[in-house]
Amino acid sequence: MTENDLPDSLIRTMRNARRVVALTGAGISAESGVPTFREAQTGLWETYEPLDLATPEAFERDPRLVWEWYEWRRKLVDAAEPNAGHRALVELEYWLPDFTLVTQNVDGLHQRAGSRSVIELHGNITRSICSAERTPIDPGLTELAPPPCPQCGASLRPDVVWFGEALPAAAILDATESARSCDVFFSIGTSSLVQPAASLPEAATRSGAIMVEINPEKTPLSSRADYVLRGPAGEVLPALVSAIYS
Ligand code: BV8
Repeated sequence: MTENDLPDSLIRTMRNARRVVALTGAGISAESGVPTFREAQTGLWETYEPLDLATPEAFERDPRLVWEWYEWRRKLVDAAEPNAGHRALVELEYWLPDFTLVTQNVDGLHQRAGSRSVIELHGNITRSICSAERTPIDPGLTELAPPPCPQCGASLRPDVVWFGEALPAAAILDATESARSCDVFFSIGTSSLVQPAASLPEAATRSGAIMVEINPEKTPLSSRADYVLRGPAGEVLPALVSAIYS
């Protein structure tokens, strides 16, 4: 998708916008080589369903399996680089008076791209916490899977929100506040299936925001978007930023 494919009315709206929110999902990291959450897992993990592993019950049942799954994903993320889509959002943060980036992703690529304020709804797999005290702990180099907490001996776990767990209260509150008070809300690279994140676009439109979806595929949100930019974030976002600010 090039700048010419972008609706003039959207470019004008963005030039006049003051407060913009972008919600991102696994799709924005796809072009960095990080598999999306629902893409078939590869290799050793192809027989596992992420939804079955990313739960407290799975960790309770088989802590080693779940810890090793996250180790595998951490290595994928460490080897990945932010892409043009991540970098375009850094530019939007630079140019706009009030820009809020809310991510469902746990890969930390927005921060590595240079985004300064990122609301992480689902945590970050590059961080570990004690499963009992929930204090951040660096596991260091260890063969133990999962390593024990040096303070209390309980297992360490990834600092992510599993299915069935509550999101960090401040994160979902700040994200909802921003959605309710923005002029334009972007939903980028998400299947719009996971709650409560998937309710943020509706909170924005109910408060009068223009809602834009960026995704190569149709999602349950598409029919309610004011604009659907049907393409990969790594192409659409740079084209949008260049059309607005060139
Ligand atoms: C909670 C961390 C309650 C772990 C993740 C109804 C209402 C409320 C809740 C529920 C409900 N029904 C069910 C629930 C429970 C559940 C839920 O939503 N389930 C879903 C499956 C229906 N929600 C929860 O459990 C949440 N907690 O509700 O708690 C509570 C309250 C108080 C006290 C106790 C409990 C917790 C949800 C968080 C789960 N953790 N991640 C980990 O990653 O290991 S979510 C996980 O899915 C990832 O974070 C991922 O980001 C997220 C969402 O997926 P997407 O990002 O959308 O990724 P996906 O692969 O699905 O889609 C990718 C998209 O990208 C596609 O559309 C594709 O077309 C597009 N794409 C591909 N390439 C590109 C692209 N787009 C742009 N460019 C490209 N190049």
